[in-house]
Amino acid sequence: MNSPPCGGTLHQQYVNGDDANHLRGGPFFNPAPPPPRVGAWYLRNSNSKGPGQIAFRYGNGTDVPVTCDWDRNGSSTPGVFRGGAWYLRNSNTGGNGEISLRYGDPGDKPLCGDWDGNGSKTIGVYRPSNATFYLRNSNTSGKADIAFRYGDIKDVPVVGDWNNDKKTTVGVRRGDVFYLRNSNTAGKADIAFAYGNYGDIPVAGDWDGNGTDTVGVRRGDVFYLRNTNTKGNANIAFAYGNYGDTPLIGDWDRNGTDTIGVWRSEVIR
Ligand SMILES: [Ca+2]
Ligand SMILES: [Ca+2]
Ligand SMILES: [Ca+2]
Ligand SMILES: [Ca+2]
Repeated sequence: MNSPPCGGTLHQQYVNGDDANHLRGGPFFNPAPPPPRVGAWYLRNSNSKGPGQIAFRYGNGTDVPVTCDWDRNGSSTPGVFRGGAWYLRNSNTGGNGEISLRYGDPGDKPLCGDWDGNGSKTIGVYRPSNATFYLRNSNTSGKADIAFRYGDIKDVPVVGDWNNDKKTTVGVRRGDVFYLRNSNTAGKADIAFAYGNYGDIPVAGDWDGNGTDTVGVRRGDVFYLRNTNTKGNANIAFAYGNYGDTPLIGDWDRNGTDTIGVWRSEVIR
C-alpha cells in the first residue's frame, strides 16, 4: 500500500499542487519525478483542541480516505478509495490493507453506513456527476443494493442516523444548507436547515453519544460541531490539524461517541 505510486494522477497533483511554477519553464520543460506521497492519519478521541492521540500512515497520498467499522467490533478504522478500488483496514495502525474490493467509479465519493439497520456498516458511493447514491449492504465487490438520486449536481454528500432508528441515511449540503433524509430513497428532505458558511466542509457524527448523528463543518483548521440538526451556533468549536487536511469522523475508541481526525497527503521523507 505504501509503495511509491506512479502515473498520471500523481503527476497532475504535482503540477497543480507542489510545483506549479515549473510549468513556466516552457513547453519543453521536463519536470523531475514527483515525490512519493503517503496518507497520514491523525485521530483524536475527544472533540477538543490538542495533539493527535493516534497517528499512522496508511495508503497513498492520492487516495480518498474513508473511515468505518468494517468488522462490526465497534471501532472505526481506515479505508482508502482509489479510483473504484477499496483497501480496508481493521485497526488504526499503519500496515497493509486487510480487505480489498472494487465498488464504484473514479470520481465517486466513498461513504459508509448501516443502510439496512442490521448492525453492520458497509460501503457506498455518491456519484457527483449524476447526484446518485449507490449503497451496498456488504463489504464486498458487486452491484449496488440501493441506488437513488438525491440532491443536485455539485451538492456535497453527508450520511448519518438523523432520527436514531439505527439506519444510516443520506443527506447533502448545498451552499450553507443541509438537506437530510430519513430513508434511503429519492424524495424531498425530511430536515433542512442552514449551518455554517459557503465553502465549509460538512461532517456528521454522534458527538454527544445520544444515538443521533448531527452535523458539523470544518472551516480552515477549525471544526464547528452541532448537537442538533437545526439552525444555530456551534455547540463545540476547536482547531485541529492543518489547513487543507481532509476531516475524518469515527468512534476510534469504541466509547459510543464520534470524534474527529484529519487525513493529510504527506511527502515521504
Ligand atoms: Ca447494514
Ligand atoms: Ca436513521
Ligand atoms: Ca448525538
Ligand atoms: Ca469515541
